[in-house]
Amino acid sequence: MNDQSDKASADDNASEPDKGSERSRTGRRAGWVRAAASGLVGAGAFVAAAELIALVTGQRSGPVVAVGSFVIDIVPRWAKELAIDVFGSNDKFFLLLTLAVVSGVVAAIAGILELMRPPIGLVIVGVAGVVAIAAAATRAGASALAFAPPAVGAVVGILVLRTLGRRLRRWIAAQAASQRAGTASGAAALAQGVDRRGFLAVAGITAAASVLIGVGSLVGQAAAASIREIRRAVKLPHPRKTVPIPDGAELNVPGITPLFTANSDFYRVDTALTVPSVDPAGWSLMVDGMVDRSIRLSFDDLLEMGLDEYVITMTCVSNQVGGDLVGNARWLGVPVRQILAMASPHTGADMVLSRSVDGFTASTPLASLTDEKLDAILAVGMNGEPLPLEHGFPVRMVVPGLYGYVSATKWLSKLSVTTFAKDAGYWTSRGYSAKAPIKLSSRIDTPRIGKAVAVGPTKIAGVAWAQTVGISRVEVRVDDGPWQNATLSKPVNDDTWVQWMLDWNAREGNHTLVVRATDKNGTVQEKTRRPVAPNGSSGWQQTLVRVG
Ligand SMILES: Nc1nc2c(c(=O)[nH]1)N[C@H]1C(S)=C(S)[C@@H](COP(=O)(O)O)O[C@H]1N2
Ligand SMILES: [Mo]
Repeated sequence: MNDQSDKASADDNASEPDKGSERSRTGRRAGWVRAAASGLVGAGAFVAAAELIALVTGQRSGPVVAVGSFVIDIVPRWAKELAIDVFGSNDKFFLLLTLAVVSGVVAAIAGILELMRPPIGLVIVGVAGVVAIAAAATRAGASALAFAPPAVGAVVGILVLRTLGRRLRRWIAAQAASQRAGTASGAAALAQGVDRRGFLAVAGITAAASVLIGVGSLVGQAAAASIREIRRAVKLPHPRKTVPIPDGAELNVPGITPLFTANSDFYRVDTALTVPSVDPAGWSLMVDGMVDRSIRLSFDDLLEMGLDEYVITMTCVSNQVGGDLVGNARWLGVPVRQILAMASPHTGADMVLSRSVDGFTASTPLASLTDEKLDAILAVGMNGEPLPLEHGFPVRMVVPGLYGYVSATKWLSKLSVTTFAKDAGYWTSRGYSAKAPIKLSSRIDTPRIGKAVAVGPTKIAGVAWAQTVGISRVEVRVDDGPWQNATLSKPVNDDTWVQWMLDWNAREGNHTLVVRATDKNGTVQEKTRRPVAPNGSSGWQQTLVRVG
């Protein structure tokens, strides 16, 4: 068979109902039903094949879950809230049901169009494939092979629909021929019977195989738990030592940044297009380079060293003055110096190059990692739970006082003891300094630019940080007035930001607010504005506020 003859017979069929007989109208309706069914069988084969491949590449790349989570992410907040209001905890089931209904309708339309206007049906399946690939590949936690299940699924779907479409067109053409010939023609009836059986056999076998393979794959996937499920199952031991939070550590000012940044609000910066999946069961940390003994630690080895709590404020070198690439968390971890001590670094080494499973590297001064008074840690927990996947699950580094790109390697796999002369981290060859301590800085959280303030008493407030040194003073200047000392929150430690606030009697009009901090060494925040490259922004934040 070739496409030419197929199209010809389909056109044949299209002109047939002109005769308007009751029989041909029924025949036409039956044709549509069969065409819609062929679309559904094609879609079923698509999903089954994709889920089967997903069994190999990881559950979250299966099209059902991938497209479902994609929809969850892109759906507007009001729709999400409405779904939760109406369906409660069944909102996910409702989502999947909606998805199934929509996909079914699209598949039926594809089947009908493939009968009437081939290859439009195939094009629709192809477009669905592209959408599913986009959804799967952009999921957090997606592996590099995430595109494979929907791609294979789409190819299978297209082949099935193409085969069924051709057979259906032949069947309908044979039906029309046998009608024209009248019941007297045994040969035409015979041909029609052959084509009918051909269509039904392919459709039936494909549908049955799809159900078997699809259900089997879903069962298999459930058994091979995804990295998210693996993370959920991780039970971290309790910290031996927790960090006491002093009274007054948090100021009560509406609009101020909370002392602790929720994991879901914590800034995320990395080069990973898709978040690496690292199973702690297979994870190990290699420590090598200029050491007496290369060592390898498993996740359990690390936990057995004993976990303590640390409160450390992380900052990204890309944070602009007044920016939000800074966050504070309670970390659960082990001091890096304990691990380095086991390997015993050589004298002459001055740097540790930490490496991620994704190839990212950071150059950290060895001295920062061995300093008894500095809590550089390998973290496994963040704000009371295992590290979120996006923040480096299962193990990352956190070093107080150093920008993330030279210290905070996520999805950590290796520590190589070396020298700055010999090695460099990921960003060093890309225009950033090899060493980069965090610059003393302060930020105004409230009032916000563009949000008018009412006349009368209000509060100006924000955060300030000088990790490892601590903040001693924050001053605010309104217009050309004097610098006024802000009230500071009680610091948790010197590695953590503090909140600050100042009472202000706001008068009608536009006002300029400027903030600057001083650290415990007496160093005043640098006034000169500098860009983020090569070693972090500087300057005083200035905002314009409209009152009235
Ligand atoms: N593997 C890996 N780790 C990384 C990075 C990265 O790109 N890849 N970026 C670093 C940078 S620049 C920063 S500021 C911090 C950010 O950590 P967060 O995303 O948990 O806030 O991670 C660091 N660790
Ligand atoms: Mo960063």
